[in-house]
Amino acid sequence: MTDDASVIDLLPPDFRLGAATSAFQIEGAASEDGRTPSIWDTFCRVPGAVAGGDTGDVACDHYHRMPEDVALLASLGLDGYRFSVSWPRVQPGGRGPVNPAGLGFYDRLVDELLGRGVTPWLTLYHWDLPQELQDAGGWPARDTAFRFADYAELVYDRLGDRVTHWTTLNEPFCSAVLGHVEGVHAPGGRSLADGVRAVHHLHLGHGLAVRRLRSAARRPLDLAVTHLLGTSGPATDSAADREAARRADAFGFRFYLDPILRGRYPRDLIDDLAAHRVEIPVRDGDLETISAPFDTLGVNYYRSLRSSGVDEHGSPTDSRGLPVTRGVPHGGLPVTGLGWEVMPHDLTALLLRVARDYPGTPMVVTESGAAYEDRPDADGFVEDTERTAYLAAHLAAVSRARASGADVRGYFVWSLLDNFEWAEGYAGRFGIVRVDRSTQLRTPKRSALWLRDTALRLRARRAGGAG
Ligand code: GBH
Repeated sequence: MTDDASVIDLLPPDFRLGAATSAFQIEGAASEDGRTPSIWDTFCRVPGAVAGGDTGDVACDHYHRMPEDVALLASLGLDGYRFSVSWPRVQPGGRGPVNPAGLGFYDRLVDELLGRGVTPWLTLYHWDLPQELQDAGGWPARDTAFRFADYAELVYDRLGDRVTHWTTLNEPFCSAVLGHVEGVHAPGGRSLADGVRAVHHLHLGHGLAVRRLRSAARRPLDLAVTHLLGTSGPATDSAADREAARRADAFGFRFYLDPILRGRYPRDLIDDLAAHRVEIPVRDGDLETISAPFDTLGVNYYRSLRSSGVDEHGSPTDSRGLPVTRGVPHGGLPVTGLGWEVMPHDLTALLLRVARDYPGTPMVVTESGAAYEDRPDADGFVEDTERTAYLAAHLAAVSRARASGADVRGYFVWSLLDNFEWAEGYAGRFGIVRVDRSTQLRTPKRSALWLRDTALRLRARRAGGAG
């Protein structure tokens, strides 16, 4: 097998390299300039919900340090910056008029980026639903999809003249399943029925927003949606594990890609849900809206779990007599600081699977990265050998997928900065730039310097017209 560095050099000169963040995870300024609470502000105050009792009140203080952060990003030679807009900042309450001060922040951010030659990749929703909309039912309520489309258009009206790359949603799986079924993300619900309703309404919100932006646009836009994807092979070759892998694939993968790319929900998923007495609340015309053509599929990839059809005690059914579907580690692989297995080969497999099963879908890896326990030296510099190797291996995995026919056009590292890692609080450090939690001082880590060199190599070939 070719080594990572030479495989990376096979990437085409127009391949996009960037870094990603999200509003709640970095901005802070939680109650400034008219921003209202989001479901994550509320969730952070539930005792035990977030490690260390951490909140997003200050985060990386990016709201006040934005110009320096953009300068830092530009100094790394990256050509794309993926960020998200905070809905409760620009439209407090989730409906009604825009908050000019809140929207003004993104207006300045976009100008700052363009002024430094960095392309903005804007995500409209990265989990921070206005609390008022949650109080009105949140994503399990159909109305939220329509509120989202209004909000999308409102942001478009202000930034559409300068922003070309628009992503509707980040990882509906996390909003719906971690937030409404497993209770580990805001709003902390534990109901399969609510989670399934939330998935459908997130899809609907995406489709409605795509239509709105497309009809408002006076020039071609790159419209995208980002999904968290992985592969889910069986833990063993047993019939129970193979059936569990099918269920996991239906619930975790095809539930997200089939409606948007094929205009239908998988038949086997509908049957699996029926066993739980749960239905997807599809109304006439929904699937047409949901499958409105978009341009790019954003793929977030961290790790894959294997599926087991038996619980820890070997039982194939749970207390309610329903079949067990349990994610288990592959085993024998290195793990990141959060204990996630490092599996770059699965990224190649995943991209090739999308290329095979949903042909003609251009993709961008919108998140890939790893949390490690960093040990800064006296100057705050982190020699993050593991993270650097992780990024090189995953970028190489993308290059291998491309060589086998997957249409992957870019790679965004998660994340630019050490930030608020949701339920893990600030303990999970994903940044290629270290953020000192007490001084807010930013120090690029070795991985950032590696990324800069990689971006420079790509750019040099672009300038030279080679490749
Ligand atoms: C992405 O989520 C997010 O888009 C990004 O905001 C986040 O910072 C990044 O990844 C790193 O996590 O599922 O119970 O183990 C990826 C999904 C969400 C998976 C948090 C791990 C931890 C809770 N991740 N989740 S649990």
